[in-house]
Amino acid sequence: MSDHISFRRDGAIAIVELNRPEKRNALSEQLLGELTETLNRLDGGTRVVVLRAAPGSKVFSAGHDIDELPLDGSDPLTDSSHFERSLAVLRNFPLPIIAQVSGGVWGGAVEFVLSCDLVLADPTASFAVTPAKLGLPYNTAGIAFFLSRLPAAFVKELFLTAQALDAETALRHGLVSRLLPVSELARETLELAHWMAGLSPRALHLFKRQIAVLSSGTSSGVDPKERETIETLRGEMYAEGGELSQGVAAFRNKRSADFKPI
Ligand code: KGJ
Repeated sequence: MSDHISFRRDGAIAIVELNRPEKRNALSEQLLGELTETLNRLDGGTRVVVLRAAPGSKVFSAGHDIDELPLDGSDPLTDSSHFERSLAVLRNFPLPIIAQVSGGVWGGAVEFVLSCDLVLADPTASFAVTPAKLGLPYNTAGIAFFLSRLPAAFVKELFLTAQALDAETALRHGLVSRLLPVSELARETLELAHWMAGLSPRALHLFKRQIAVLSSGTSSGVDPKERETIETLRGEMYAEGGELSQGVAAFRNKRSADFKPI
């Protein structure tokens, strides 16, 4: 049984819902574990997945569970972290995943949504990439993924302003595939899912793999010296008492962090 994920079927469509309203659908280890388990349990009759917040959620997702960010000096976003592994599950999932987005999408939840295949949103959706507010050194592989999907100028806007950008802006830059009225989002998402369910599953699986490999934003080409410098800078931020600790403390105290100049 899942506490933070709800699931139901509509014919060949699996509707998977983030359902942790008391923590604004923050992507905890438990929620992500339940999501992976739900996806892995889908039977052969499923053709398309719709991933959304449970009805009534004010926020699509508040991003990484801030209470689970390590403050002991270890890297918060390693490839083997629960968060990174869950993103990989979405990206490598053999069926198309449509994210149906209403409300705020925060921090790592933006990469989570971007890891789905299509993003259908309504005008209440907004997207804020906030690691600069938390003092969180985003991982280079994550930034490479953003750059593989979105124009660099928009990625800079997201990361360097940490401001919430509206659905119209997200549509213009390709983060959102379709922007629909609030009253039509759920129906149109399901209608699209049913249409896609009638297409060749083999073709969709193949195209998903091809698009992934051809657009793969990896950081493997980065000069080793530059990579080392980047990792040193990241390490300084997540070190005990560093920027990350300050950002998390500020969040817990419901205030802005007072970061020092470099
Ligand atoms: N992690 C853990 N708990 C969270 C989170 C989170 N990300 N977001 C909200 N909560 C908890 C709060 O601590 C409250 O707990 C409760 O959810 C309701 O939040 O005090 P408690 O009740 O025990 P709140 O703030 O009262 O709700 P709203 O007023 O509706 O505001 C919703 C917001 C989403 C605007 C607000 O909660 C917020 O700003 N949350 C943080 C959003 C954020 O910066 N997320 C980015 C996390 N970082 C990343 O994902 C990454 C990877 N990154 O690089 O930055």
